[in-house]
Amino acid sequence: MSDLIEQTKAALEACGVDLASLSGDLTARNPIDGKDLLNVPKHSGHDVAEAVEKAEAAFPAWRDTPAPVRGQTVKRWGELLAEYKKDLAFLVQVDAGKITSEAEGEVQEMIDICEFALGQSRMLYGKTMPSERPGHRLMETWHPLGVVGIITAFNFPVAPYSWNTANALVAGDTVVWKPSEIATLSALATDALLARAVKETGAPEGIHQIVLTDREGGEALVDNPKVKLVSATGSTRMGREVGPRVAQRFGKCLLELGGNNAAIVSDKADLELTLRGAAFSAAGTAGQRCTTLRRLIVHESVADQLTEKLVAAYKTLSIGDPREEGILVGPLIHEGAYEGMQKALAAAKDQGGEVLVGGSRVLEDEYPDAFYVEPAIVKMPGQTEVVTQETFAPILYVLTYKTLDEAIELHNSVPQGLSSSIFTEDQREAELFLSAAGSDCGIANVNIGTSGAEIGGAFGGEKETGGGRESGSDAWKAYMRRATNTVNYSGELPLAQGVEFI
Ligand code: UN1
Repeated sequence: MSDLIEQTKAALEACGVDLASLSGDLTARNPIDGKDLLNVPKHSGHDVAEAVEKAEAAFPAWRDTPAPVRGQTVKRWGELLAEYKKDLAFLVQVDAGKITSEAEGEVQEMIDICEFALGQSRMLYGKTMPSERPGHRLMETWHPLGVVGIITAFNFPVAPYSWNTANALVAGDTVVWKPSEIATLSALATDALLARAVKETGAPEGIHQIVLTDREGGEALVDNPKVKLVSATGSTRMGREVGPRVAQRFGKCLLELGGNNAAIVSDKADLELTLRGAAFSAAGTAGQRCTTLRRLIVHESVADQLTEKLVAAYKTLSIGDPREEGILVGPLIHEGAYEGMQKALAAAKDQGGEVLVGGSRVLEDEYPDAFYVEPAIVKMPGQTEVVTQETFAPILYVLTYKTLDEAIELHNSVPQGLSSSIFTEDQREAELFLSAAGSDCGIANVNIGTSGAEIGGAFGGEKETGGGRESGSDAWKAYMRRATNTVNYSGELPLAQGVEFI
């Protein structure tokens, strides 16, 4: 235990966190053994307002810095993230309980988005359109928004921050980050590395702010009219509050909320490949990704065969201290998550479900304060109420179907719309799934699972997932405002639509 504290301090220090600043009213508890590690400051609503002021004060100078120069700061951040990848990944493990390769994978997403954003800094393209009037030019220009508020969740404590921040910074915005109050250490280290990049590249100091705060502080960020965009990752319940509050003051919102991701498995699927894709997506990260596979909709003719294989694979999953080599499933974040899982399993049984494997708590003697569980597979008689809800734990519900239309109907009839996939070797089935009549999600895959998206694509989903898109493709546009410009170089004043005036 004291080892873990010492290692944590060493990783924080390596990333440039001032250890003297580590005291205050928030406790960083680690889910690996469930013990408290360190205390960190707890910022008030007043502190949040001050952070917003600082970010706003830094905005004009940053806005006026050429975008490719802004890109150099993000580039340097990416280099530092690569240099301190192991330290930061260790802190992600300590915060979120991820296995080593997944924790390092999270940091890799950060490095990748910095590279992406560096390129983007030279590609903040506006269109030009033919004007209907002679001697006129019609075009659009993209400008920064101002201060962007970023709220992130415990399960990916740092990567979503980097997707938002890398894009926001090259766009010319400044950022105020409220990380999850139960995953603060990797956040402090991420912020310290950005501070170093800012200093080394001579960018204005105030362009990034971090506030460690609870709900009250979060509300202060959401309600502050100086925060032009609120980008929030978390539960649908949180998004339901944030969305209307920001809309009330005509701020912009980018929401990345819950998922209830499904894979359709056709009778024409490669079952070996399906098995691996489904197992990683459903049991990986102990079921604590917003993209986790939660529903498997299997053609009735292959359902028994596939579930048998999956059950056998689940029995081989090594569960335990995520830092140990060979471990595939780490702990749940806390007791509340464990209780949520047990409640969902009880409801599933009530609703006619049969638990085929898993569901129990393990390693209780060794770690009385931590919550390790066997990932569960539950065979359901249909898409009952519990199946339509997102339970942030490793439960995979198995449903069967006869026709692909029926499968797509089941697939789409949940409130969430983040990620989805189909396993099939049949091109017609795959194309139908990707078509407008197929998956209604923001992410639709073929022959891979629902989780583990690359940063190059736009990430986010529809319906109760909130509609926001982060990361690659043209997600940068969310961090900018568009001005449409008409320039008259004719010496005449022809009015549009042929209107005649003086
Ligand atoms: C999340 O769980 O909030 O696609 C993000 C994935 C990761 C990101 C997950 N790239 O699973």
